Amino acid sequence: MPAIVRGYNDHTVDNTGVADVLGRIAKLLDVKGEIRFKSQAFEKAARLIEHLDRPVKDLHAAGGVKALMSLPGVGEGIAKKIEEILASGTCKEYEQLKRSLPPGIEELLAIPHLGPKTAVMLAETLKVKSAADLEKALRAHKVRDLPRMSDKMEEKLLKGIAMWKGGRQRLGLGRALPLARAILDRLRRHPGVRDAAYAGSLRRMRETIGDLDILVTPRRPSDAPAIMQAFTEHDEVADVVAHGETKSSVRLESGVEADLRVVPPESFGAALHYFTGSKTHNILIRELGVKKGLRINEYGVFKGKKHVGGATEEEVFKAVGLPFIAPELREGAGEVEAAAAGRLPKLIEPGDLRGDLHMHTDWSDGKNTIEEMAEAGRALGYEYVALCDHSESLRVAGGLEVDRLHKKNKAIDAANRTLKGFRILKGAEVDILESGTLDYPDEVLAELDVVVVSVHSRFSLDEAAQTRRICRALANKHVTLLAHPTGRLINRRDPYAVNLAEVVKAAADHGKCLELNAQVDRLDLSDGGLKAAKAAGVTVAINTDAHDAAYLRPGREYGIGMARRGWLEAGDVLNALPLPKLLKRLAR
Ligand code: DGT
Ligand code: CA
Ligand code: CA
Ligand code: ZN
Repeated sequence: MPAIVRGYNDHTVDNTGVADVLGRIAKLLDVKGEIRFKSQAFEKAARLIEHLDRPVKDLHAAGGVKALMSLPGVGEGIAKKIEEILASGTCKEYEQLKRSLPPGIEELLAIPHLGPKTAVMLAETLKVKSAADLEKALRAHKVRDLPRMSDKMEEKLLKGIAMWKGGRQRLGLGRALPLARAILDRLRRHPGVRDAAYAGSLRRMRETIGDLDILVTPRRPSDAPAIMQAFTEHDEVADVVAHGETKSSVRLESGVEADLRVVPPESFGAALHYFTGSKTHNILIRELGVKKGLRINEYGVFKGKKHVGGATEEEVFKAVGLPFIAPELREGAGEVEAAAAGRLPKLIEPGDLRGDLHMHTDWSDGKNTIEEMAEAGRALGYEYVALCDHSESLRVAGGLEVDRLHKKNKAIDAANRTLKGFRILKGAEVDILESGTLDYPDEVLAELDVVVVSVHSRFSLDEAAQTRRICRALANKHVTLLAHPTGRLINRRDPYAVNLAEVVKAAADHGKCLELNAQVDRLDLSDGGLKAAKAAGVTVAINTDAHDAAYLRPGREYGIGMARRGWLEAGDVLNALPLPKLLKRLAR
């Protein structure tokens, strides 16, 4: 297990840290088979402190153990434990409990479908110390023949481990969005549902999502219980974490949690605003409200006791004298000030894109033909696509040798002759070699409309060398844009070491564009990099890098979401240019 408590060793244990240790004690007491009452007391204290509206540390500082005992359900025993945890990040009881049980038991206890008794039995008989150990044992069929185990159980535990792995990481946008939409579709078909929406980080289009936040307003208040039931009985649901009248939480098969809240129509906008967040944004709006003598929360806008708004989000913003702020901007990063000053950007929308400048065909590692990719672009209302297959040295991805590239270019000419009002641009995704030179000679690059350059090798160069390499590539006069500038893969690979400020500057100096690569596990540049590009006057290309015609549409949605988080407007984006203007710019 990783370090146990946030703040461990630095003596700044926050409420979450205290709640964490208390919760762990409760779990371990359960495993030991202690009387239920005792573990429940710890569990209750943990939840209480987790949701306390002020730091438990301050409470203790003001009045010691006595003050802690003023909390409901906290007796002297638990109060003293809290004091210990505040001082040291842990407590004796927890450490003793841990020592009395097999090592790694806490990780095993976190696996869905694995009960405490079985966990101890497996830890003792098979000496498994982690989820990874257990997975190995299951796959070697060492578990199924143990007493009270079966092949059914083997399957169930493997599924539980998969969920545990999924739940430890924030869910990628590409999985969260379809999941939320499926849940909404289903809720909307329910006869008692008047309106449903997703909120939270997903609505802000963050690249990863901690949990899903879903809101429903019923036709009649009496419809609420049936809606709750439909939600908790959904096929995708693995566990019901909490089931209440207005709020339920479930864990889905993928390991992610989803919260559902049922709110009355007059509060729907206020709840949507509140649960969309971010928390920082909410606090800024609430403070503006206070200045106007208003109380703003998830139930509405209140003047004294009177409900004066909250059916729509617009009403919430209007109450504090602001125009509507798009969810993607609500990070508390200057959007409230910009709105107050009338300086909100006119954010780019999907319909602003006129084409896509980076995608692959079956000439390299793509799935579809030249014609199919063009057709997919046309179906989205585009005027052009650039087909950028890989260059020579990227053999693993079917990189094209120069004569194959020439053949492909001829095929594009032929396809263009049959198309009206649409243009297939000749392109390539050219590898930046270690020295910063490119994988095709200049005379070959000169034949292309669009030259995308990217790093696919030597990720481990030090920052200075990697930055030099990329900046050198950007100095080549044939280059149009740098693809996926940081090389990160969300949840899988960190960005390579590179000085992004220098890359942005090089792009500005040479009049090159930077890409917002809309592969959902890349989203690269992300919001911070996009803002830096915009500030330096660098044009951004929002490209899907599609390897499949079916990706053009979802990729556009992810790309536009991230572009909006980066405050981009149509004027900041290369492929928002209509074809004639694009061609002029490319010819520069
Ligand atoms: P996530 O789930 O980690 O990706 O991020 P969010 O932003 O979806 O956060 P979540 O699910 O914990 O809560 C949803 C929203 O509810 C959050 O963005 C803002 C609001 N919220 C939650 N807790 C508080 C709070 O203590 N104060 C305020 N003002 N708003 C809160
Ligand atoms: Ca959330
Ligand atoms: Ca939540
Ligand atoms: Zn590519």
